[in-house]
Amino acid sequence: MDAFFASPESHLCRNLREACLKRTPAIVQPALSSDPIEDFANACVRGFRSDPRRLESRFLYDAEGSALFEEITRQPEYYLTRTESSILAARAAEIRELTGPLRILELGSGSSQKTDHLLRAWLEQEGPTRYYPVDVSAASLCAACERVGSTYPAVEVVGVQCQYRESFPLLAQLSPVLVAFLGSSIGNFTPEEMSCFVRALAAALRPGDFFLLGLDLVKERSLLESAYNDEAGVTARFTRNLFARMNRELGSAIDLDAIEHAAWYRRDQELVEISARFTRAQSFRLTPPGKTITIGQGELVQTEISRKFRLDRVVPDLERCGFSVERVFTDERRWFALLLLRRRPIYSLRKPRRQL
Ligand code: AVJ
Repeated sequence: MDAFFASPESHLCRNLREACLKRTPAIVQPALSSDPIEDFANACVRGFRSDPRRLESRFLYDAEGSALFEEITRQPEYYLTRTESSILAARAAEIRELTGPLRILELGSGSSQKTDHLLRAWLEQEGPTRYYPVDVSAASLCAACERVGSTYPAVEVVGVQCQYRESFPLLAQLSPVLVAFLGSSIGNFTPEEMSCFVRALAAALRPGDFFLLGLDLVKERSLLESAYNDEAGVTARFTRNLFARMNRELGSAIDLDAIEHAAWYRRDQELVEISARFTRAQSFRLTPPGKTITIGQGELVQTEISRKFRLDRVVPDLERCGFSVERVFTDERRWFALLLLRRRPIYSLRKPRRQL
C-alpha cells in the first residue's frame, strides 16, 4: 500500500495522462499489502469464530455481489436508491453552487449511476471535471468508469480500486475535493466504527473540503423490513452469494441450499440486521488457512447491519468528528437525507471539553 501512496500524485497523474491520450478510463490500485484470497479467508475464519458470528460486509461486493446489489436497487421495495436519486436530481446544481469548483471522489461508487446528477451539474457550471470513483469491486469499477467516460467525455475518470480507508491518503493531493459517500453505506458501520471513520476522513481532508453523505432515516418497521426482504428474493441471493463466494474462492463446499436469508429491524438499536441462517448443521473447510468451521442447525451468521439515522442525533455526532453541517436535504416523506458537510477550519481529534 505504501509503495503506491508514497507517490499517489505521480501514479494518478500518469493514469490521468493515459486516460486523456487514449480516452480509456484509468484504474489505479494500491500496491497489494497481502494476498486478497488470504485476506478474505482469514477474515471469514475470524468472523465465523467470533461470538456472535459476524462476517465483514465488504466481502459481499465481488463481481456477482455488486451485480446483485444493482438488482436490489431496482426492486420496488428498496426505496433507498430511488429516493436518494430524486434528492440528488433536485439539488445537484445547488450543491455545486455551495461548493464551488472541486474534484469529486466517491467512496463505494458501485455503478456510479446516481453520481450522474452531480457530474451533470459540475459540467454545466464549470466544464471539465475530475471524478475518482473508489470501489473494492474491480468489475463494477471498470464498468462504471467505461460508462461515465463514454457518456461524459468532458469528465476525466480515474477509478481507484481499494477499500475506503486506503483511498484517504489521496485526498490531500486531490484537495479541493468533495467526498461523496452515498446510499447510506455508512450505515454498515457500528456507531464506534462510524465515528472512527468520520474522524479519519476529517483528518485526511483539508479545511474547507466537502463531504456529501447519504443517510437512510428511521421509519416504520414494515417499510424497512420489506426493503430488506424483497418479494423477488434478490436480497436473499445477495446474502447467499457471500457463501457462494467462499465456495468459489476458498474451496469451502458450503451447502447453499441450507442457507436462508434473514433480515429484521431492531428498533432498540435502530438498525436492520441481516444474517444467514443455517437450516442444517454443517462443517466446511476454508483454505488457504485450512481451518474447519462447524455450524449448528438454526445458527445465525451476521453478514451486515444497516443503521437508520435520526437527524437530531447524527448532526451533532458528525459535528463532534470534525465537520460542520452546511445543508441538509431530504425528500418529501423524509425517508432519506443528503447532508452537505464541510471539514471545519480548526480541527482537534479530541472531543471539545464541555464546561459544566
Ligand atoms: C449498500 C450498505 C447501503 O444497507 O441498504 C441492501 C446494502 N444489503 N440490501 C443497505 C444492502 C441488503 C445497502 N448498502
